[in-house]
Amino acid sequence: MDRREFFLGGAAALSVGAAWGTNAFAQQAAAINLNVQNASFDLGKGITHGLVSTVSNAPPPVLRLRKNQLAKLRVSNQLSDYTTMHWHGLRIPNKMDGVPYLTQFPIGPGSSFDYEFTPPDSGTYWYHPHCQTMEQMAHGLTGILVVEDENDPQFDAEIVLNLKDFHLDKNGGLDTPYTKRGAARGGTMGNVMTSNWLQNPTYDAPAGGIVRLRIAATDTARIYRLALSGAKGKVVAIDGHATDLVPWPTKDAPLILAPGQRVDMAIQMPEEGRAVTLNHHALSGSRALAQLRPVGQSLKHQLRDLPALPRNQLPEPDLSAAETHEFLFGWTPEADPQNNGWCGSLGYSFWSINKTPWPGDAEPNVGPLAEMKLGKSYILRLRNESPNDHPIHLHGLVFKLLRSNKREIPQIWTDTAHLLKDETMEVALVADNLGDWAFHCHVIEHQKSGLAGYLSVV
Ligand SMILES: [Cu+2]
Repeated sequence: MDRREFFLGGAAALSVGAAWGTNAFAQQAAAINLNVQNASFDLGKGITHGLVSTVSNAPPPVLRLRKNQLAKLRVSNQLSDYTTMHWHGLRIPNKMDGVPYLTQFPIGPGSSFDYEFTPPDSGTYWYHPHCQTMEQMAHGLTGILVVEDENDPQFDAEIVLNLKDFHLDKNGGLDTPYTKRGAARGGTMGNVMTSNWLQNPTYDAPAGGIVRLRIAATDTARIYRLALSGAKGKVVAIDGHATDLVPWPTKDAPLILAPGQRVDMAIQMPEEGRAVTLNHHALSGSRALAQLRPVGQSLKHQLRDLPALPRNQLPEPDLSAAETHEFLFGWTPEADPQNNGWCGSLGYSFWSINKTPWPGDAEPNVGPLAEMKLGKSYILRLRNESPNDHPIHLHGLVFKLLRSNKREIPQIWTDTAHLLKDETMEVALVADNLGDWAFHCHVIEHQKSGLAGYLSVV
């Protein structure tokens, strides 16, 4: 795929070839090469060099896999630093999870790693490195992974938005994406907000049509507060999984999307000439992130005629038999910086889980935060005793939100629990996937300064 194809926009142009041919549901494994490399791109301040992508002149592409079909992804490292690739939200075998030292050795310069897995769930997921995470993600290496389902309803169009910031100097060069001050607080925000590496881009969609908008928050720090103006719609999935429990967001009650999280919206496009805008409603003011432009004669389709998204088969926890594990997320600033081996450290440590700062990915003989028995149900009580938000992400498993001490929360299935200041949340899961599963804050500066660990399913 080249830059021109990328800018054609829309689902077809964003998908990776090789996989499906003309018969969309052929029983054929997707074979995809991802060549991690430096890239150059105009982010709106002239050409920025030293970005990281899987092509030289465009963002990492949207990958399209099929539910219950084998995918083979060869990740080749053409950088001078180490890397790995993590498939965020996918419940796949532990060996394929891409966590350095925990599930694989980091991929060295000039080396490659073959990832092979069969996604069990459809929906909107994403991929990013888990080694040199801070630099490589901040410099662009985040891509959307769509798992298609043969029972997906037909939309008139699909638009995929990868939301992330860049940290640029006044000449368009890359600035350091982290600061000690940011790491100790809510993370260091970028100064250029993008959708698919573009500032407030416009995508055409059929007037009067029903559009599927897939949005992923892949920034290293920013918590998005999203609402759409100019069109009606509904939230149809959160973090990959279909739901009807989440209300349509408004300017005054936006959808909070923390780093790592995704939302799927079904949108009723208006008539030609009207504007549809995705906005970030920060407390300090609103900001347009992307435009959907209605084009053509109205299709006159109605949102109410849209069938529900297919449900993923998720393991319902048995709450009456569930054992509870407690996790305290807090501030423990006296620790040594993490020992991450080939995978990069910020040089300081501030955060902890259960008062223990993560000593580092490459630190030997570090045990799990908790052990869970295969097939058993558990409640995780997640307590944030800090004044900062922490989107807590668990690899390899899916959990259901149960309750919070601070607010009403929908009982959705997710891989990321977004804890507000002083919030305690209880979530439930079935430990149905063997292995050591990384468990960390997705504000990368928090992850890389102590707020990380892992859970073992044995
Ligand atoms: Cu955090």
